[in-house]
Formats: sequence, structure tokens, C-alpha cells
Amino acid sequence: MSTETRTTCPYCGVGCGVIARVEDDGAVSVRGDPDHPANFGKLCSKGSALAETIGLEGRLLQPEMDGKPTSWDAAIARVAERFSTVIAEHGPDAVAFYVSGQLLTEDYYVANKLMKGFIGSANIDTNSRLCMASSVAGHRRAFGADTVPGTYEDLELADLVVLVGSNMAWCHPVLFQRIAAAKAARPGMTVVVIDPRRTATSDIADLHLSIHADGDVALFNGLLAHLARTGAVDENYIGAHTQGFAQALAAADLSMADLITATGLPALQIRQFFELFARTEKVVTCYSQGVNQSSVGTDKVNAIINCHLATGRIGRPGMGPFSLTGQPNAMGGREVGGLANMLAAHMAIENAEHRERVQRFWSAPRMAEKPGMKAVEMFEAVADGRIKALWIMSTNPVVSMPDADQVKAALTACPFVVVSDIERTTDTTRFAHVLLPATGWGEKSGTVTNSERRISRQRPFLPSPGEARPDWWQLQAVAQRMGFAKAFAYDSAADIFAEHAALSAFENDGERDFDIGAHADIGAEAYSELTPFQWPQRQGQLAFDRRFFADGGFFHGDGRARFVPTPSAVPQRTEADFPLVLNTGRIRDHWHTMTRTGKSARLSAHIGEPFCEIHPLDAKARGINDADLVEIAASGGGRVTVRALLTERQRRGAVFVAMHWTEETASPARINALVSPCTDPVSGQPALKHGAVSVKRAAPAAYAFAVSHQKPQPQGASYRALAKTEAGYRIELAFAQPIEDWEAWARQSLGIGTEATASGAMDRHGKRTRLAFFAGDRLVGALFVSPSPVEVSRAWIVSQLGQPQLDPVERHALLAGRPALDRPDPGALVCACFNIGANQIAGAVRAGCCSVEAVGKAVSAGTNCGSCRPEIRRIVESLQVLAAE
Ligand SMILES: Nc1nc2c(c(=O)[nH]1)N[C@H]1C(S)=C(S)[C@@H](COP(=O)(O)OP(=O)(O)OC[C@H]3O[C@@H](n4cnc5c(=O)[nH]c(N)nc54)[C@H](O)[C@@H]3O)O[C@H]1N2
Ligand SMILES: Nc1nc2c(c(=O)[nH]1)N[C@H]1C(S)=C(S)[C@@H](COP(=O)(O)OP(=O)(O)OC[C@H]3O[C@@H](n4cnc5c(=O)[nH]c(N)nc54)[C@H](O)[C@@H]3O)O[C@H]1N2
Ligand code: SF4
Ligand SMILES: [Mo]
Repeated sequence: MSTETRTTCPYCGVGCGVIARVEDDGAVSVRGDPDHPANFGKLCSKGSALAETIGLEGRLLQPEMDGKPTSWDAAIARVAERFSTVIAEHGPDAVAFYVSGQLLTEDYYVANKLMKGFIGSANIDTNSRLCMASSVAGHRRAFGADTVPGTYEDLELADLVVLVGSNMAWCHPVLFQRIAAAKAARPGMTVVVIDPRRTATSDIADLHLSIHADGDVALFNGLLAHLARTGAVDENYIGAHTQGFAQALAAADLSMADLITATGLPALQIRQFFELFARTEKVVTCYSQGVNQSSVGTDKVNAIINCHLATGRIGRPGMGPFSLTGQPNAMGGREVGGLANMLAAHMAIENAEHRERVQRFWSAPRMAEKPGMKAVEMFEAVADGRIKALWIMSTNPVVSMPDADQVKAALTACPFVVVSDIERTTDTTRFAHVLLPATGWGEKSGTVTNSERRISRQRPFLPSPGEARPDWWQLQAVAQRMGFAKAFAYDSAADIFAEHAALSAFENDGERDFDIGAHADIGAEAYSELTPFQWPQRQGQLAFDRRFFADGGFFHGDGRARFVPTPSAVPQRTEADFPLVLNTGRIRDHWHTMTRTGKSARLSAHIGEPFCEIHPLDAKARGINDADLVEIAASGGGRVTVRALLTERQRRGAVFVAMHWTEETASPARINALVSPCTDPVSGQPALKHGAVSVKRAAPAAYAFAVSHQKPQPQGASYRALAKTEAGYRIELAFAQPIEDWEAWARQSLGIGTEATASGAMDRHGKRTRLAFFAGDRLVGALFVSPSPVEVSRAWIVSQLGQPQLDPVERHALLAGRPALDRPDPGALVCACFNIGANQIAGAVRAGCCSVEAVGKAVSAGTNCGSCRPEIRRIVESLQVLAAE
């Protein structure tokens, strides 16, 4: 008998419903939940591969103190004692929690309650500071509350969808596919993408504006002025529901020449965009990290919202500004007030009445009276000793924070660091004095809120492994030991949810947007069966408006929205010695610091190595060729090495590097070591997309590529990048000094051992070495060394690992690094669901398939999750162009 459990994907903010099926023998498979209103059965490549990431290899299964296993009792006692002592000696602001939008709402609620009501400090901040803080600040400035007015359906109903600083095709793939499907069904629908890079998302764009870094405020200011000039504004809406239009407009007036300078866009494109926006009533503007992660992020948010308020296009079907949240529970974290400058249930920490209300509700002994430290400031305070005890939960700041080497230094200096994680070894767990094993996805129970305010259950379908415990349980155990047993006596996540729901409704007669009072009396059974719902859901009011603000009703005291004047000046990014803008972000198949997606061979096959997208002309000027290794440096010091990827999709003057690689997976490639801690003055969000760097060609003595059964521990490499494969590992390497004896090196560094036999080939000067190792007739390792980037068919070599290699032709082909002529080489992975490579897709196109659909029919690629469809389209188009030439 198999069992099926309805739960929610733990990755992005789309919040897709997942059905997890566990067979008798324990085998797990997942599929999309056809009844979930976020995805109606679809999943992207990451969601589809969830079952591959839940193995126990690498998991943290027991508490540890000072690197040694210990009991929960001892670990909890130590944490409680150290926190209590620091608070007694140095006051509550000498301790801090740094938490995450990947916690469940229930975990988050307990963390926030303990810090703000019982420890008496607001020093709890979250990785959402790096993610959503500018949107939160922009919403609060404009609406008086952190309200996302619209729903996903609006993206399908719109006649114009504007995507600003969002690579939705890779980062919110199922939502992207909903837009793509709507556009296919209704070709009149127009999509505009505003992004310095031409990304996979631009592939459905009718207009792509390759904007200068941070040119967005000027562009939307220009738009506001254009709307006013051409009579496209809604005077009635402005008059009845807003304040400050004249001031915002006065700050927005720019000449076309200024606009061109600020945005780097041609006048024609600017006009095209303005006219399109002006004449289309149903517009949704979606924005994500290209907007938020900027030193002017909050102004970007308000410049966008200003245009929607001015036209009254908000809160009606197919209209509105729409902040796309990144993490699965970014929204839930905001609802419990998990940011240092919020309180709980969308109440404000600066507001004495709100503080008093929450204190009464919690019976809290010691309320925080002022906002706490925001992430960047928090780690500075850890570094200089103001914070003496820190608890990090469900985030990996040594990789994800800006100025990441300083974060490392801060953790080294901190007298007491607690880390709760599911993995034993991350770049951050290394610094823990106490390490607490958390239950992960599939094991833990609670709720998450997606980008459209929809609350869904995450349900367990696996037993808790080892001694792992839920994050809320860990926080509660420490709270009890600190003397707060009465207020922290929850038996289950359901108890916590009920309290959270009750607080949202407490003395809330419509004054606060977040109200789920209808669930305040929820019991264990109803919680277990809770189906996805959108807030608000006030008590006694089951039918509710699904959108906010169509008829005003903003949350400022006078019920009016505020226009916010936003200065157009574009911050100077580059310096003479660091002339390139460093843009950073995500790739399709990896999640952040890869502690989970890195376990899947399929997800690691799409892009197996850190890379730097650079325009071919910028590369040429620096003597950089495709696939060279390059060194990137920043003025603050620090240096990383990554692979050059020459592409015209990248703007000149800027480079793009993904954020995912860690000390664990590649070195030196932790890009945040180069990103300065410069923040937005309103939101405190770091400008993670706009560093200043120099790029030069690295000149290693040797490049190498290897595969092996065992996990490689490479000796003497100046660069390494490791990825999982079906049968073992693949690794890219470079060496500053050549190695004398490659065979001995391989046996040691690739874990091959002495019993395997080697066969090899070397060129005349001994510079190109190729070695293959066999245990019996099976390939257990291979090494390719070259003075220039290694040119072999990686996908094919990876596929040979563990396979018998009997006949001499096969062995010869292996050493040549290419399949024999009669054997297919799949090429780099494109479709992760069916394991289809670029060469196979190109083969289908050459055989006559001239559309993504035709390729799908021929080789199945792109027909399951669809995340690779933009890449397939690119291959189809590039080959069709070649055919036409
Ligand atoms: N595959 C995958 N999906 C994810 C995640 C993941 O790790 N992997 N993480 C999730 C999380 S937490 C988040 S926050 C979201 C992020 O989702 P997105 O924000 O869509 O992703 P990013 O790649 O960070 O950045 C988006 C784009 O901003 C552009 N950009 C940079 N500077 C500017 C600028 O000045 N103006 C404009 N207009 N654009 C600019 C970049 O070129 C980039 O293409 O993704 C979520 N989904
Ligand atoms: N340069 C650059 N830097 C960035 C960004 C960027 O675009 N560019 N984006 C920023 C953004 S938007 C974000 S959201 C952050 C993300 O950055 P992080 O939050 O640091 O990244 P994750 O890899 O998601 O870290 C989650 C950690 O929690 C662990 N974990 C997983 N599940 C659980 C659980 O249930 N309980 C506990 N206790 N632990 C768990 C994982 O093993 C992992 O170590 O990165 C930010 N940093
Ligand atoms: S779009 Fe993909 S990563 Fe995001 S929630 Fe859905 S399945 Fe998960
Ligand atoms: Mo994020």
C-alpha cells in the first residue's frame, strides 16, 4: 500500500502544491497537485526533482557542541544558559537571531515572539532582508501596510505584463508558464521585460528593455510624467484615494535626453514602452530582485507603484503592481513580523499602541521598544562585539550575505554561535559552537504563504531522521529553559497557527490588512485538513475580496495611498580600476547555496560550474576566450575564479555571476566575497546586484576535468568546481603549477586507489594527459589535462562512469573524450525531466522539427515541467537562422 500526502514545494514563492507518494518499500515520488490553485498540477524542474534531494547523505542527525555529538538536553541547556547570561550581563540587545524565509510560519512566529516579547529586543532579522525588504518598505510607504494587492490570475487576465528585474522563466517557472500559456491563447497580450540581460524570460517578450543597472527609477518616473502629459491618469482615483500626486510628478519630470542617459535605452524603445503602458488599461507590473536588491530599491518599488496609483490600475482584475516573493515563506515571515523593523501580524514596532496590544496578547514580560538591527548591521555588530550570542536558523549567511568574508570573520570572533540546519557541513555550520539538527521538507509540519497571499500546508510524509527536531520545537525548548515555559507550551504546529490567527484578529476591526481570524479556533483535525486559502479571512466573513484597493481603503490613517517622490539620479556603480558592474542572481536548476539541489545529479547537470556571463567585446578587450577561467576582483579586496561565458545576451559594461557556489562546491567562487555591504537607506536591503569589479583572464599552468566514483579531494588545485552525477562526481580544475605525476595525483585526489588499472594517452610534449581508470571492466575515474580549457564531451564522459568499457574502440573513444562516431553524444543537458541534451535537440531540429512543440513530440524534451522550453526555443531559432543563411 502506498500513501499519498498533499504538501507544498519548499522552493520558490510560487508555492506549488505537491503530491508526495511513498511506496511500501519507502521509495518516494512527487507530482504536481492538480487541485492546488497556484500550479494546477504543474511543477518546474526543481519541484519535479524533489524526491532526489531527500536522502540522508550529509544530513545533520544529532545535536553537536564544539564539534562533538551531544544530547538535546545538554545542547538546549547550553544555548539557554549562554543567551541568559549574555542578556543578564549586557542587556537584551547583545543577543540576536538571524532567521529565514524558508522557516514555516509556525517556526517564525515562535522565534519572533521569543525575541520581541520575552528577551525584549528586536534583534531578529532574516534573509528576507536580502530579498523582500525593499518591497515591504515600498508597500508600507505607499499603502500604509505591507499588502500585495493582486492575485496570480491577474497575470493571465492582463493585456500587458511588465516584468522588471525578474528572471521569471528560471525563478518562478510555473507562474511564467501560466503567462506563456495565457499569451499563447490570447496573442494580443503583450509582455515587456526590463532587465540589463536578455534572459530566458525575455524569450516571450514582445519588447526587451536592456536597461542600465539601476536605471529603473528614471524609467518609471519618465513613465509617470508621460502618463500625466498624455491624459492617461485617472483623476477620479487620484482625487478620491491618494495624496501627494503633484509632488511625485514634479520629481518625475525628465527630458528624453536625461532618460536616455539614465536608462541606457534608445528613445524609440522608451517611447514604445510608455505608449504601450499608457494605452493599455489592464497592466500588471511584476518585480523581483532586479528591483529590490539595490541601494535605490525602495524608490524603484514606489516609482512603479506611483504609475499604478496614477492610473487607478490597482486591485482590479488584470491590474496592479505585483511583488514576486522569492522564498516559499517570505510572505509568512512578513505576516509574523519576522523583520527587525516589524512587530507581528502586520503591526508596527514604532507604534506604542501596537506594542501594548501585542504585549497584552502575549502576556509578554519585556517587549522590544524599538526596531532591531537589520542583517548587514547585525553582522557588523557581531564583528565588533556588540552582539555576543547569535542563533542562525535555516540560512547560510557565509555564502549569501554581502561582504561574505567579513561575515566569516564576524562568526569567528563571536563568542557564541548556534546554527540550526538540516545539513552537517555548510559554509556556515563550520562556525557553530552548538549545531542543532532540524527536520526538513517532507518531515516538518506547518504553513507557508506564497506571493499571492495564499496560505498552504506543508505536511510531513517521512519520519524525522535521527534526532532531528522542528525549528519551532528547538526555539520553544530554549524559551522554556530561559524561564518562559507558560508562554511556550505548544504541543504542535496547529497550536501555534491558532495563536497566530487569533493575534491577527485581535482588536482588528479592519484597521489591519492581515486578518485570518476565521482560523483562530482551528483544532488539530481542521489544521490537518486545511486547504489552500488566500488572506484576509476574517472571522464570520468567509466570502472576501480577493484583491485590495480597487476602491481605495488604504491602511494609512486617512485611508489614502501616498505617492512617493523618487529621485531619478542613477547611483555611480563603477570605479576606474573596477570598470564593470557585477550583476548576480540565479540559474534554473539550483536553489541558493545548493545544500539541497546539489544532491540531485539531474539538477547539477544543467549548469555544473560557476560562470561569468560577459559580452564578447568586453571579453575581447581583455583577451578572454570562451571557457577560459577568469579572475574577478573588487575594490574591497577578495577574488574569485569562474568560467567565462561569452554572450551577447549580456550588456556591455556588466558581467553576471550566479550566487550559488560555496566553499563546499567550488573554490574560490563565493561571489559575495566581492559584493560590498552597501544598502538601501530606507529598507536596509543590500545592493546585491550592483558591485564594481575588474575581470581578467586567469593563466593557470594546467586545466583539468575529471569524473570519479568517489568524492574527489583535489590536492594542489588553484580552482575546483564539484558536481554530483548519477554514478559519482564530476570536477573542473585548474592548477597554478603543473603536477609531475598525474596518475599518482589522480589515484590520491580522485579516491581511485591502487587496485584500479590505468590506461592513458599523452601528447608529444606531455602537456595533454588523458587517463582512464578501471575496476575490472568498469570505468571508475577519468582525468583530462590540458594547457588550455579541456575540450571533451562532458555529458558523454559523465554517462560512461560506472559503465563497462570492454572493446578497444570504446576505450579509445573514452581517452579521446568523445564518443565513437557511431555513438550518440547527448550534449549539455537541457531537459532535466527526460535527460535530453542540446545535441539531441539540435538533431531533432535538423531532422525537421521547427518548433518547441515539434521537438517535444520527437524527443519528449520540454513536455513535462516545461522549464527548459525557453532554451529549446533558443536552439530551434539559432539553427533556423543558420539554415536560412
Ligand atoms: N532556480 C531558482 N529559482 C529561485 C531561486 C533560486 O535560488 N533558484 N531563489 C528564489 C528566491 S529566494 C528569489 S528572491 C527569487 C529571485 O528571482 P529573480 O529576482 O527573478 O532572480 P535573480 O536572478 O536574482 O534576478 C533577476 C534579474 O534582475 C536583473 N537585474 C539586475 N540588476 C538590475 C537592474 O538594475 N534593473 C533591472 N530591471 N533588472 C536588474 C538580473 O539581470 C536578473 O536577470 O527566485 C526564487 N526562485
Ligand atoms: N550575490 C547575491 N547574493 C544573494 C542574492 C543574490 O541575488 N545575489 N539573493 C539573496 C536572497 S534573495 C536570498 S533569499 C538569500 C538566500 O540565501 P540563504 O538563505 O543563505 O540560502 P539557502 O541555501 O536557501 O540556505 C538555507 C539553509 O537552511 C538549511 N535548511 C533547509 N531546510 C531547513 C529547515 O527546515 N530548517 C533549518 N533550520 N534549516 C534548513 C539549508 O541546508 C541551508 O543551509 O541569498 C541572498 N544573497
Ligand atoms: S515553480 Fe518550481 S520551485 Fe517554484 S514552487 Fe513551483 S515547483 Fe517549486
Ligand atoms: Mo530571496
